[in-house]
Amino acid sequence: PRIEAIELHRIEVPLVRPFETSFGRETVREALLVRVRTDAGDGWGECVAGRDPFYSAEYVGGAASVIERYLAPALLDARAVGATRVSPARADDPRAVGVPLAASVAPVLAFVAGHRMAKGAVEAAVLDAELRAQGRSMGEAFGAVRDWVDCGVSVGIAPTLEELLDEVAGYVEEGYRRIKLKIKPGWDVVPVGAVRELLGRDGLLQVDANTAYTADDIPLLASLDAFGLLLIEQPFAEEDLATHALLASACETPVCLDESILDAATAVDAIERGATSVVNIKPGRMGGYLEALRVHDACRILDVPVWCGGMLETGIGRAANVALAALPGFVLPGDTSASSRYYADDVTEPFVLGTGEHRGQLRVPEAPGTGVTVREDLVREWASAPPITLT
Ligand code: OSB
Ligand code: MG
Repeated sequence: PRIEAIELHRIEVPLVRPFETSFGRETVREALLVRVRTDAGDGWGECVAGRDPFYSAEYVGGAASVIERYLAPALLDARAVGATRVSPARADDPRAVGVPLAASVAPVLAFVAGHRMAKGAVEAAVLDAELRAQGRSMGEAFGAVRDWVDCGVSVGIAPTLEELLDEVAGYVEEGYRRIKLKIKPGWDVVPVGAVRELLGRDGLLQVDANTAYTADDIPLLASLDAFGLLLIEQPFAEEDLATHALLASACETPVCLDESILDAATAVDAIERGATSVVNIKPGRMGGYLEALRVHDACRILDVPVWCGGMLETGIGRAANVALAALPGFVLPGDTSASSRYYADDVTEPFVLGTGEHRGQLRVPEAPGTGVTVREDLVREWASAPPITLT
């Protein structure tokens, strides 16, 4: 397909409850949606950047600006990204997908340094358009090996211990298969101990510090070994692999990197340095689903388990994440929660946890592309800025 226009839609979606982490508190998700219009149909992608540059250097206003000023013009100029198509001989090879159109997006955008979240959103939209035109789902294209994925839930820092336990108990009741607690200095050993008691010995539990600790905290973090955690996620700065490696040798709980993993090369480097033995894959942070597939493949070769992270995505990003989480290397439940954990209303049909044997799971969408339909009326209603169309 030829790319004819790229639209940017900024929306604000209220969260059902505030989400607090070591880096801040959010009550609304400010999302940036990208729609590409091609001669073979449209595609949607969601940018995972947050409102502020606190989780990482990228933020939604910067992402919108870099797409508008650099990425979209480059892609529109290179309309030839649509010139190479899947040849029929390869069309049934799940690994070949994206090779023609979407895989040509990253090289066209590579002249811009960084801005992976912005690039990832654009690539995701092109991938959606391409797969819809081919009548293929993302799950099929990525190489999904299951129809349902195990879901965990990421639980924010609460005002009190009592409120935390109430919230966790509610998620357990709903069927979530794993709890992840956000921690920070002063909110760690006590809440983790209390939630361990609530879950019992066998409940899957992990923590995420979003870079809030320093090397001085290694003894404290190692003391979390007592709670039988699945992993400790990103206790130290994004750039600091050395301290993560130190912690890994000082504790039994596996160390898992999130912010530090920028692409397949940094993932392999971090694993080889002993800084991470589990990887949180967030396609948006890595510049897109195709790079995320490379990280998945590299981790499989190195025998490192991966799981799918989240960034409070609406149904657009969630649909693609759920498809990715159906790959064989995703052996731990993801932060792929149901729409209702975040939003009273989603911009697509809602993702709802299964029942019976599928309790605590989400179904991998089967329809072409992301497999979900964007509710354009809501995109208009929730707009926080007029949409921008680039041609
Ligand atoms: O570190 O995983 C994180 C949300 C926003 C930014 C960073 C993170 C998170 C989450 C929530 O933990 C995951 C989700 O439910 O989408
Ligand atoms: Mg994290």
